[in-house]
Amino acid sequence: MDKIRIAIQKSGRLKDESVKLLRECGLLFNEGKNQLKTPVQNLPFELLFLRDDDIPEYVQDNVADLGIVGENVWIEKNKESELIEKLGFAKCRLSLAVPRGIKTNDLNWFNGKKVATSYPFILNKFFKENSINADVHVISGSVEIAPGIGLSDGICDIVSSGSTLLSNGLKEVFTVMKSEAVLISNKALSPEKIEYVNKLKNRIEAVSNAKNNKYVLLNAPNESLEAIAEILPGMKSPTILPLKQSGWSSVHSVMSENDFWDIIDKLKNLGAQGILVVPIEKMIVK
Ligand code: PRT
Ligand code: ZN
Repeated sequence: MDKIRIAIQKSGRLKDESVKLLRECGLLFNEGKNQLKTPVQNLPFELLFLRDDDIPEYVQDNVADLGIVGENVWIEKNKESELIEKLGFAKCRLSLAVPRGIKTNDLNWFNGKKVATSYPFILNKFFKENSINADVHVISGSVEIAPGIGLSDGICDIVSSGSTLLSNGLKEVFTVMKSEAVLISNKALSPEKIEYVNKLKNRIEAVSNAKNNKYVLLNAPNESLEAIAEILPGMKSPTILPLKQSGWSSVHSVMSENDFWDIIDKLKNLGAQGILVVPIEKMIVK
């Protein structure tokens, strides 16, 4: 079997997190400066360092087997490939924005207007689906300055904190799509390669489960154990061990990061004490 080639961004917003994720999945590699590719030392993979815009096409054309790219770029390029996994980093949204002075929250405002964007495929589709007849004007960078120099009435661009819009006198009015980094795959991988890709996918899931969950240990009065077990079901069920002090037990379980404060409040109300919350490095559910 040839090595499985994973294309990642050469430099930019996706680079560091992509490298970190692959390392957390146990892939051992060096990355030298200005390298185009690097072998993975302990598994049959090889990394290619490319511009993010080129990754969907290279995955389609089998130059790379896998790629890590922003969902926004993946969809915009409209190339043949498969989504393997959403990766949870480089989160942002592609939004329509207008000069701050314009009072509208109606999409129909865009009828007959000129909108600058680097995402014409996604934007034209969005306008079509919403029966808006706007003039989509393609520019490749610094989209946010277009209304200020009289090039367009509005823009459609990537937003994360919103400070770029703010400092250019613009306000976000509609979200066209949400995006995060995704792992994509060529559509015709050999069964042998698919086996490795599935292994990588399982490892990515273990890393992401670990990030989204915490290990929790606490002491609780025995009369609260049933109620605590219900709010801390863990992976199968919580571990409950008796304390030396009678009437008390120690409870060990796993909880989701999302419900963290909510759960902690409930545990305290049930009389839990000495609550310890510990990060998890890897979490293999099945
Ligand atoms: O050189 P190469 O072509 O590989 O990189 P690039 O310059 O095209 O892309 P890069 O590294 O800037 O972004 C890669 C991917 O990161 C994007 O395709 C998105 O999926 C994702 N991402 C996440 C972002 C942002 N957040 C982001 N904030 N991409 C761009 N921005 C820009 C945006 O264009 C705007 O200019 O940041 C500005 C807005 O940020 P806020 O925080 O001011 O709202
Ligand atoms: Zn790019």
